[in-house]
Amino acid sequence: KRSSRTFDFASYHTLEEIYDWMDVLVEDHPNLVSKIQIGQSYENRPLYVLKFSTGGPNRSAIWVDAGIHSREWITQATGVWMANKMASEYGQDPSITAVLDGMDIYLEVITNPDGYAFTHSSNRLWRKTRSINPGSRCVGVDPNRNWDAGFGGAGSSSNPCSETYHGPHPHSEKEVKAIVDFIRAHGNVKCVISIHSYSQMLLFPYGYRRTPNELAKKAVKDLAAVFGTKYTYGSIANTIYMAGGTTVDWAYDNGVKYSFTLELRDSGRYGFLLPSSQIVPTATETWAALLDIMVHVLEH
Ligand code: ING
Ligand code: ZN
Repeated sequence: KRSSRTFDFASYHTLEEIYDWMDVLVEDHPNLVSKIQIGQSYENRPLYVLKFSTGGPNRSAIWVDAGIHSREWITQATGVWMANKMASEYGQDPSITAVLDGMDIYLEVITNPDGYAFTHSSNRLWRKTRSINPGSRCVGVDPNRNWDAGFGGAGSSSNPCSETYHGPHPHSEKEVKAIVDFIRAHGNVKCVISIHSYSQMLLFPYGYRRTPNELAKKAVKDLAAVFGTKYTYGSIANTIYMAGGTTVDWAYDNGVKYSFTLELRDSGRYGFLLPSSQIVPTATETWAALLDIMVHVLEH
């Protein structure tokens, strides 16, 4: 029998290694974890979501995605670590146990698999999808500018060669459309957490008022308590920059009250090339913030 114990959480892994590990996780925790395929990528790779559920039909749910930008390797690695954490701590840690006794958690660890494969094979710093743009030699769309919320607005580009190209139309990217269809069909998603790197920030959409600020404040405080890592927090426009067509704005516009982006380590020394020695510490501190958000959603 394969075992998740042989998987090295302190290393970066290929798509194949992570997809194989997902099956091991499901095999080791069949009553809690299942694997759902929500679609296929542009290059026909499966889009897998790990579902954590203790039962009940169509429970209210928390959606977490990592790696929508393929070069942000700490995010997929953190997703893997957190999946293992949830599976192994259910029934042990009171907070995650309470969350999973009341809600389902969906985690898409590799949201942009074509891009992720390309960061291993050809260009470590590839950000976008790998869709071909007719009439251009440049490949790919920025999947965090492709959502139908302020599509084409400030902070996105109509040039297919740009790193922030919004694409020909909203949800043109199969990787984005799959999530849109999934969240719409589910109908009971209360929280969306979209994980990026780097900058050490906790961001929420412009329209938010007091509650997210207080929740964000607590989350970054509890994150800092683990290893002293400092995060800033606030609305996207005030804290980082304006950007149309993002995941969190779409989620907010579509009734998801708690919609956050996390920008993980670091603040620029290594950037996207964060050493693998920082995977477990990054995931451990991120987990503190994520748990705060999930417990808050459970209680509200
Ligand atoms: N940063 C995000 C980006 O897509 C962001 C920042 C997140 C902007 C959410 C707007 C909304 O530009 C990275 N590192 O990708
Ligand atoms: Zn990103």
